[in-house]
Amino acid sequence: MLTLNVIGLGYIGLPTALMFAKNGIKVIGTDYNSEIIESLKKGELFFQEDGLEELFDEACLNGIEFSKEYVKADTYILAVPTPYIEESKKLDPQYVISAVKSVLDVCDKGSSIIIESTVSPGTIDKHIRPEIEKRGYTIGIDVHLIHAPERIIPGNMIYELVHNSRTIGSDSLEVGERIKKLYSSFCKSEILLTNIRSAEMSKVIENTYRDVNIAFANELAKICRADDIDVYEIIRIANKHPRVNILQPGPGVGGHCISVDPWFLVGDYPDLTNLILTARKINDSMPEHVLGRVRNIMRENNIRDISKVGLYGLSYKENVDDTRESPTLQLLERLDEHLAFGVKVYDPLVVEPIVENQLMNFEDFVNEVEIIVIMVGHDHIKENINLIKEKLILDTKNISAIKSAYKL
Ligand code: SAJ
Repeated sequence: MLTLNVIGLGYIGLPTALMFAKNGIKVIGTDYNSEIIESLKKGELFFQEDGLEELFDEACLNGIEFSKEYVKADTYILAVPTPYIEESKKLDPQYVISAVKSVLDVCDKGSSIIIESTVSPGTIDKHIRPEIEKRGYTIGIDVHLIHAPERIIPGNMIYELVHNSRTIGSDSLEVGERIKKLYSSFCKSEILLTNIRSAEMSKVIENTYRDVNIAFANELAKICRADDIDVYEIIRIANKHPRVNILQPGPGVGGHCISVDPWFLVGDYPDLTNLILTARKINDSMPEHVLGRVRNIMRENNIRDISKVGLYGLSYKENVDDTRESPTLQLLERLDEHLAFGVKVYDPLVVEPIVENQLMNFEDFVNEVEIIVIMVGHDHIKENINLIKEKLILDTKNISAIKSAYKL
């Protein structure tokens, strides 16, 4: 029976490992963080996601194992972080490189290494192939190399794992077909085969496409604000055109994908990425735009005390507890730079305090502030909108039907 070692049990690696196990593959999940391994061994999950608990139970019944160590396996899936270097905007491949090295330390000849982590175009040629060749291995004979970027969206991961189409990049069709068969154990959608460089590029382009389109909606929001036009009305009307599909403006773009991947292209092709860079800047400017709106609302209502302002939502988007690169964190950073301290924060899904003045109880939060800025459209606020209707509201996500609410 095929053995699969999934390396990196984060937001992508864990659901993927569980899904393979549920579908009859022998899986060992590995992470260098012993807390994660201990918690999984005890049967405890460390992040929330629709359907994840059920999937975990099914995978455990099928004998999934967790280990801090890399193990001997036929196939390895690497789902480790690929951050970008702040100054150069280029991808930092250190985690992928070190994971590949650790795999090479344990694997038998003939094993396959699948990189699921997002990497910028050319990373595998530049950084991964040399690591393998250094060991005297011939790629395609001693070790097979595959890039199979993920596409699942936090909040709907389990469904999308099964139903989204996938891309598999490999050096040979034969290896591609074999890996396609492996993913077909759970993926019910089309699986396209291509080469590794195209798989790298298409992944980064997908997220960049979304970033650019969100930037368009955000710029529109600013234009409409300047002229006091309702941007949502404009988008609703424009989207009736059969070839127009404008996304929704918001307080910024967060998460570890859309706000990060376009930088790989900007870092690698600085002279060719005018549109992409501008889009990034527009999206990054949105927290500042929200601050401008808050300042106006405070002035208009004669509120001088910043501690009367409450930010609702800390995660990067609705109904997830992931706060990476979240617009609220970006906004708090801006406030900090302006030496404005004391703004209150609340998020029903972020149960550990991670910022100053984060309240843990919704009622306390509502009682302590006069202005509530809806930064994230969690179901929780939609269900409790009545409890805040007496407050001044800045609804950056356009989720409330309250007439008096201020908009972006
Ligand atoms: N956002 C807007 N307006 C919109 C849509 C989104 O402001 O109309 C904001 C969200 O609030 C959030 C950010 O953009 O802050 C990103 O959210 P998202 O839901 O668009 O995407 P992610 O980052 O959760 O997941 C993306 C997905 N990529 C694409 O849709 C092209 C997902 O399929 C990828 O797997 C994931 O990135 C990844 O890991 O690369």
